[in-house]
Amino acid sequence: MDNPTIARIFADVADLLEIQGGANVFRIRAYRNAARTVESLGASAEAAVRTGEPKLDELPGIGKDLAGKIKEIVETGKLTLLEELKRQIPEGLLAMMRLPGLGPKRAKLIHGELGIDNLDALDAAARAGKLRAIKGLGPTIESRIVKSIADAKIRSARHRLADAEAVVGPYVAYLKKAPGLQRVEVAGSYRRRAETVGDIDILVTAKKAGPVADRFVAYPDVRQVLAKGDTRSSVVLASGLQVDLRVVPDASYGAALYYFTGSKAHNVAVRTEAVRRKLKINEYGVFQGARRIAGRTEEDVFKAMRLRWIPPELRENRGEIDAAASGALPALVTVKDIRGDLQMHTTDSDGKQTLDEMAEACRARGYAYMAVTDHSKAVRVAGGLEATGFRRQYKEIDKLQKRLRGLTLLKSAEVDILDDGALDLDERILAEMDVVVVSVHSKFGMSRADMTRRIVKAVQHPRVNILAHPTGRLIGRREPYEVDMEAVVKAARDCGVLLEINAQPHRLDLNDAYVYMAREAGVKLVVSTDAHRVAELDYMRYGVDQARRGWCEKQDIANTLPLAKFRKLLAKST
Ligand code: DGT
Ligand code: CA
Ligand code: CA
Ligand code: ZN
Repeated sequence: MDNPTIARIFADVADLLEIQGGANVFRIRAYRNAARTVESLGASAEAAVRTGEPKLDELPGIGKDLAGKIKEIVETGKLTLLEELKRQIPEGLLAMMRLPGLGPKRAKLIHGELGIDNLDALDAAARAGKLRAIKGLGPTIESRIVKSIADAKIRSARHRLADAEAVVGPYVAYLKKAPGLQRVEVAGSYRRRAETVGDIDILVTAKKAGPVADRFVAYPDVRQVLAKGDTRSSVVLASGLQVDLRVVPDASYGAALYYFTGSKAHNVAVRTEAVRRKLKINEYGVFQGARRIAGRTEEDVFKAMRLRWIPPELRENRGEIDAAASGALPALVTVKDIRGDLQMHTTDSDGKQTLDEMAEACRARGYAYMAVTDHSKAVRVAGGLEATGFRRQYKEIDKLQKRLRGLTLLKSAEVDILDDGALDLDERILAEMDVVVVSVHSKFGMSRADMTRRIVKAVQHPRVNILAHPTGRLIGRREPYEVDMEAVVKAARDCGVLLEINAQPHRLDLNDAYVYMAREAGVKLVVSTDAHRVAELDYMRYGVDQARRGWCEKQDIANTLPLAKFRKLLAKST
C-alpha cells in the first residue's frame, strides 16, 4: 500500500464528510491535513506501521486515531469509515464531487437545491441554464461543468497503445530536460505493452522533486492539472489521456519501477510469493525483517526474490512467476527476428502506394520476403480484384522480381471468406499463388454457430495458408464477431494453417489471450502489418508486442523463418 493511496483515502473521507454535511469542520480539516502529511512523508507509511519507525502518531496532524486508521488501511487494504460513507452517498453525487471545478461544496449545494445526484442530470441542468438560479453559481460555472463532464467522458475511455505512444514519446523527451532529473521510465500498462492504456505512469528519480513537477505540469499539451506535489503529480493532456508522475528516491527506484509496472494481479501474486519465501516486497524494496535487501534496480529486486527477470509483457499473472522461479520463462520473439511481412495492400486494391514502392520499402527494412495481399472482388469498397486483376499483378511481380535482389515477392491475395465459408476466388487462381491469406469482411452479425462453421470451412480449404485478423474486432470501435475460437484454433492446427496477429494498432487481432491459446495448442502464428502505405510497415513492432504478451518465442512465429523453411512450412500445410 503506497503513501499516495493512503493519502487519497483520507482526502476522500474529508470530501465525503463535507458533502454529507453535519460533520464538524475540524474533523474534515483533520483528514485533509492527514492526507497531506502522508503524501509528503519521506518514508513508507506501510513500513512505519510494521516497524514503528517513524512513529506515526507523532507526525504533524496525525494522532492516535489517525495512526490507527493508517494501520487499518495498511493491514486490510481499505478503511471501514470510507466504505460506510460511500454507502451513504449516491454514487452519482460522488462523481459530481470529483468533477474538476465543482468540488464537494458546490456538489452539495446543487444536490440540496435541485435534488441533482448524477452527472447526466447535472449536464442537462447546466446546458439548460438552470444552475444559475442557485446563489453563487452563474453561466461561467455552467459552461465549465458541461466541459468537465465531456472531458471526464473522454478520459474514462482507454487509449490505444500506439496513440499513447505518439503522445508519451515527446512528453518524456521534454521531461528529460528538467533540472536535476536522473532516471525516467514509463511504467504501468504502457511498459507491459498492453493493447490499450487507461493512463500513463511515469517514474523518475531526481536531485530535487520540485523542478521536475514544475516542468511536468508546464508542458504545453497539458489541459488540466489534477495534482501537483513532491511525490506525485497528475495531469490530463489535450487528447484526454491522463499522465501520472511519481518521483521516487534513488534507493527504491527499482522496487518502484517493478511495483508501478504491475499488473496489479502480478503484484498481488508476487507479494504472496515473497511471503512464502519469508520476504516482503513493496514499492520501496525487498525486505528481510526490517532490513532492505534490494530496491535500487529492478534486476536487484528480482535477484533478491530469487526469480529470473520477467519481461514486462508477461506480468499479467498468467504463470510467469512460477516460470521465473523454475527457469522456464520463454525467450520472447523480438522485432529483429522478423524476416518478412505477410500482409499488405497496394494501389491495385485499397493501398495508398504502388507495388514498387511497397517492395522498395520492404527491402529497405531488410526483409527476405513479402507477400502482396490485395483484396479479392467481394470487398468492392476496397477495390477488390478479379482473377484477371491478380494475374496482371503477378506479371508485374515477375518483372519487378528481376530487378530486386535479396527480397522475394510472394504472390498472394487477401481472399474473402464468403458467407457460406467458400472462398471468393476460384481454384485456378489460388493455385497460382505462393501463399493464400483469407479473412472475413462481411456479415459480422452471424450467429456463433454459423460464423464458426464459415471460418472453419475456409481454414479447411486445402489451398489456405493464413487466416488473417481472425476475430474481426476493431479496438474501441467494433466488438469481435461471435465465433468459437477454440474450434478455429483446432481446425488451424489440424490443417496446418497459420493464424495472423494483425499488427494494425486498431486491430491487434488475434489479441494476447488468443495468441497464448493458439500457441498452447501448437498452432504457428504470423505477425503481419496489413500495411496500406509504406509507413505502416513499421507497425510490425506492435504486433510483435502482442506476440510477446502471448508468450511467443521465435519458433512460434512463422515469418521469423528464412524463406526456404517458410516455403516448406507452407507446402506442409496444403
Ligand atoms: P491502466 O492504466 O488501466 O492501463 O493499467 P495499469 O496497469 O497501468 O494500472 P494503474 O495505472 O492503475 O497502476 C499502475 C501500476 O501500479 C499497476 O499496474 C500496479 C500498481 N498498482 C496500482 N494500484 C495498485 C494496487 O492497489 N495494488 C497493487 N498491488 N498494485 C497497484
Ligand atoms: Ca496506467
Ligand atoms: Ca496510473
Ligand atoms: Zn482485411
